[in-house]
Amino acid sequence: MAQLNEIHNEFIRQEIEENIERPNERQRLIDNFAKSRPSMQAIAAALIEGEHATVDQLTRAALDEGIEALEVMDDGLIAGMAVVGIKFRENIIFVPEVLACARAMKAGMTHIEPILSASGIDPLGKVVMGTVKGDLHDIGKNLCIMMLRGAGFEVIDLGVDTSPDRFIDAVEEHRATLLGMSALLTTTMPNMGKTIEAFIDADLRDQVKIMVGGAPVTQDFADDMGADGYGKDALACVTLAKHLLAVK
Ligand code: B12
Repeated sequence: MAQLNEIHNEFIRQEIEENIERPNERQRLIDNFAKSRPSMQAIAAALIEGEHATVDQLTRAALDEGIEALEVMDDGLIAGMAVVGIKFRENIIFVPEVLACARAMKAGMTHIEPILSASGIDPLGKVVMGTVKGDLHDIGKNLCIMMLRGAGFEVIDLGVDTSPDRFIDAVEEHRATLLGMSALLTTTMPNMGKTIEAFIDADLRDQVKIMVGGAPVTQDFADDMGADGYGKDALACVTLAKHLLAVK
């Protein structure tokens, strides 16, 4: 168990001290930041402040320095977004601030994407990915897409607010064998089940494997609605995709 004073960045220390009250969340953040590089903490701090130009510049500098894209993503960008998520939940910040943080996240992801997406091998399979109807969250889905492309999958990105019909049309048009759905709202999670039902109604359920994910989604929920798999993060998404398509 690390201590708060083991975190190099003063702004991050202050953020945790002032805004993170739940003991388990506090300790998890302290443990994660205490073992990350000062340059990763600086990226997280800029993201928490919604400073997209600084995130852009620091991410580029870290990659130029030779730090792995995955480390920048996990210890810098996702670590910062974890603090943003808690502050949003606790009504310390509101939608406009979160939008600024999301913009900063995207500024960083722009530099990471070409590295993670460059696999240079024959496609392992075709995957259709989208965020379900009514849901506009796309950061996590986009991270999954980057990782899938990097692992060698061809991915058709349907974006956000995707209706069951659009999922069906895309799977048919591209002859995709795997569908991935993302949902971040408890109110839109049921739309995953509705999409699966639409595939059954269209007599297409046997032609495609379906995986689901997003912060509120669980393995139990995935099982209940009849998905073929659930992944908790972008790495798990790739492992799951390989497993479902029986790729070594
Ligand atoms: C950023 C954000 C926003 C941004 C989204 C910007 C964007 N372009 O995505 C904006 C400001 C637009 C927004 C809006 C809203 N939001 Co919001 N948002 C968030 C926040 C802070 C972070 C989400 C995020 O990007 N996380 C980082 C990524 C990396 O994580 P992730 O998405 O979970 O993805 C990972 C895994 O889940 C997994 N994964 C994701 N998808 C998939 C798919 C597959 C197939 C697999 C295998 C894996 C997988 O891999 C990803 C990478 O590791 C969360 C808080 C949180 N803790 O999640 C709230 C949160 C999701 N939002 C919330 C709410 C309430 C809203 C609004 C209703 C607010 C409002 N009053 O308007 C609106 C809804 C808009 C809409 N219709 O969708 C609530 C939802 C509560 C609930 N129980 O449903 C949350 C939980 C905040 C909270 N605690 O109150 N939001």
